[in-house]
Amino acid sequence: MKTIVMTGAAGGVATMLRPLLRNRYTLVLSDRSAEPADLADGERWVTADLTDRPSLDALMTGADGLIHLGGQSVEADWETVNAANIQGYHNILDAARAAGTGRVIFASSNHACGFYPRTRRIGIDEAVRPDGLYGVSKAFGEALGSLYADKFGMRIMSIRIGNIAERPADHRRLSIWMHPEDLAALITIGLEHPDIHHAIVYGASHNERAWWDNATAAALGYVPRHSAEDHAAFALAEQAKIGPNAVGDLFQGGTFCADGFDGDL
Ligand code: 15L
Repeated sequence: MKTIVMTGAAGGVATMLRPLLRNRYTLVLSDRSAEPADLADGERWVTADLTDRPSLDALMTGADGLIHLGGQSVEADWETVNAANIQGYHNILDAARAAGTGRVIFASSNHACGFYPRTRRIGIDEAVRPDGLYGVSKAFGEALGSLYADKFGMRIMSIRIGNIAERPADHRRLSIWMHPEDLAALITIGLEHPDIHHAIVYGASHNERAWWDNATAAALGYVPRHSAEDHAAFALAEQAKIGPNAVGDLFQGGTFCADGFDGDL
């Protein structure tokens, strides 16, 4: 079995992924926090901080692959985003390179392109259009992955994740939602497909209201099994409780775009 490091292992996405991946890989789980009580067979824990390079070198020793979910997962001040996502991703990716880890999955985000209007359907060839410093850090991560694939021959998949949950939580999520099982399937492709160099793909289930052309993922064999539309009644009922957002409702990134907005509509 291949040994795969998963950072951000104390977080919500990792918690949903662990049971879906631990029968296929030996998982080395890592976060800043202490070892949790619920480790299963085939899981090991290493406490490490993305700002502490020596702890990352120790973490990556012997790893065949890295699933990088760690770092800052929503908008924050520059110091936080810079430490966790700019320096942090460089630290862990370079530790992976130094350890000879050939495969990397980078959890990018839809917020790298959040300022595209909802009326646009985008693929992966359009310029990034971040909706905050967090989105900028995800665009940086995609660029860093491209560099490490080109310069060092690493095989990297950057997944522009929409929203991982058991069901879409509101109207916007009907367009960007991804079931955890579909994410696990896409990650498996990223860790195993022979022809990956640096692939940017969208992390989304089969969503009839999608704003994204996910042809790159499809070409790699990704076939989503879950459909947001099956949960439309729930999502729209939740949306009715939230109400409209004059700025957020125009853009793919939603409230991330509305946060501090002082631009032109
Ligand atoms: C993200 O990138 C965040 O990590 C997640 O918490 C959600 O906010 C998600 O985007 C989203 O856009 O719904």
